[in-house]
Amino acid sequence: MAYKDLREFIAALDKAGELKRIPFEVDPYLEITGFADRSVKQNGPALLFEKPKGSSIPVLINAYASKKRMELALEVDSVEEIAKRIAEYLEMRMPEGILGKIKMLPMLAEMGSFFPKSVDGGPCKEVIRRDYFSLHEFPILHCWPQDAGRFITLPMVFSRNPDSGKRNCGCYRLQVFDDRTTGMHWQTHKQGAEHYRRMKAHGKTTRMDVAVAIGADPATMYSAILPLPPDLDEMMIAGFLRSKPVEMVKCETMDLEVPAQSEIVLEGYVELGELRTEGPFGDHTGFYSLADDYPVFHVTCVTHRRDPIYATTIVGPPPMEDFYMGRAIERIFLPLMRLQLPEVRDIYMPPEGIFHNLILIAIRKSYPGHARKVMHAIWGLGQAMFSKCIVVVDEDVNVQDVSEVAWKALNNIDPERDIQFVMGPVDSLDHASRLANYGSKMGVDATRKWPGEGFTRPWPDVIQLPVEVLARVGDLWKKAGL
Ligand SMILES: Cc1cc2nc3c(=O)[nH]c(=O)nc-3n(C[C@H](O)[C@H](O)[C@H](O)COP(=O)(O)O)c2cc1C
Ligand SMILES: [Mn+2]
Repeated sequence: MAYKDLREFIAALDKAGELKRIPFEVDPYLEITGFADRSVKQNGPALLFEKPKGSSIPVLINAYASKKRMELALEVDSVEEIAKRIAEYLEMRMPEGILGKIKMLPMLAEMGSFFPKSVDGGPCKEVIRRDYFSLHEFPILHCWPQDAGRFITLPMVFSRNPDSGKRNCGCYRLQVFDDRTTGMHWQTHKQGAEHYRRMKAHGKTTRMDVAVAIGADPATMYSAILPLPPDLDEMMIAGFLRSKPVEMVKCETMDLEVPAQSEIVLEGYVELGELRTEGPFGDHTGFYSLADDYPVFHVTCVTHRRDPIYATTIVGPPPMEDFYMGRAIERIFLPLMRLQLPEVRDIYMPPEGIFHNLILIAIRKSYPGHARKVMHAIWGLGQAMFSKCIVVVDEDVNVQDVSEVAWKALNNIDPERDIQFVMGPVDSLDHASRLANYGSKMGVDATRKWPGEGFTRPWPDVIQLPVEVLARVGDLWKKAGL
């Protein structure tokens, strides 16, 4: 049964022993970070701060910050189940014969049930405030000492593509500038920024409507971070993930919809052309991302539940909550990647690589230069374009075992021959690239080299004892009393 809203998820976390309520006062200025960081590093529970200093609104953090909690959030025993469900849809072809058609009916019916459903009202409208509101009422975290201020870190930012009319929802942090304005940190490669560019180019209006929802059922919140193709509605994917439509309700002041079960909604606009310095901010990378100019979000109306809960996260030195969210993406998207790249056997992004700084990828190598083909494909695949270092190994290497990859890859390379450098777009958070958003990337072909690649020396086998010998030694081992 899909969670209706954030509180049903909180209740489920509580029931599973995955939540700790903190009944005393803790300061959203650095102290909540201290708790959240320590908890995730110790594989501790999600935290619900019932008395954040300076606000009457409780703070939920680390709700996704473990494998178990990701599974609870997406209501599966393993996120591989979602990958399997996706693969089944992708494999769906015209069924043969009447029996095949009948078998397909439930799947088709299910598909219809993913689309978001418009409703007339909902809990996010319990309190509607066009005047007399301030963002300072909310327990918004000042996450790290050198942060430029308080940041809303886990929002669902809704905007509309002016050309296709399609909605987008992305998770982009919002730096609180004052009572009613924030930064709008959609990085240049993201859909919010694309909508903004298009509206600006059209020159038909000076303002772009934006709605921000905070706190909803866990699948809907999670959908905001998924690296989906442009114009694929996150709310439809959320419906797929929870096997139930997301209820959407019209905003009070503009023609955008938000999840009706949201805890808090900020309605407003971005003035086209208005930029302001945003950041620095203690970021996913574990470093402070540099200050830069970003659009400004003007909040014109706030709606919320009578007793809202503020959902947030912190990012910083890994592993943090975002690692677990990213790890689930890696698993869920593997079948989609394999649709384009069937040679890919497995993929792993270690926490130290902060998603795309390091991608370990095992392939079934079939022709000369295959490893490089895979690198280029990944650099051309949506947000995987940010992949800073891709290490390609043969399929007999277990990429989930970083130590095995390091051992085999380092043995297998002739660095000058096997390292491929390319130039292209890089993540906005990269502080080392020569320019913001533009720099180099590296691929390491750590596969066994073929004569067709100009390698004519013999290639040795990995050292291994025969299984019979191992079995015999196993018996003798016991006999020796070892
Ligand atoms: C906790 C968290 C915070 C994030 N903050 C930002 C951000 O401030 N700006 C940004 O462009 N992307 C941010 N992202 C990544 C985007 O949410 C992600 O790239 C998403 O796929 C973008 O969606 P879009 O393709 O619809 O634009 C964040 C991700 C997480 C998990
Ligand atoms: Mn999107």
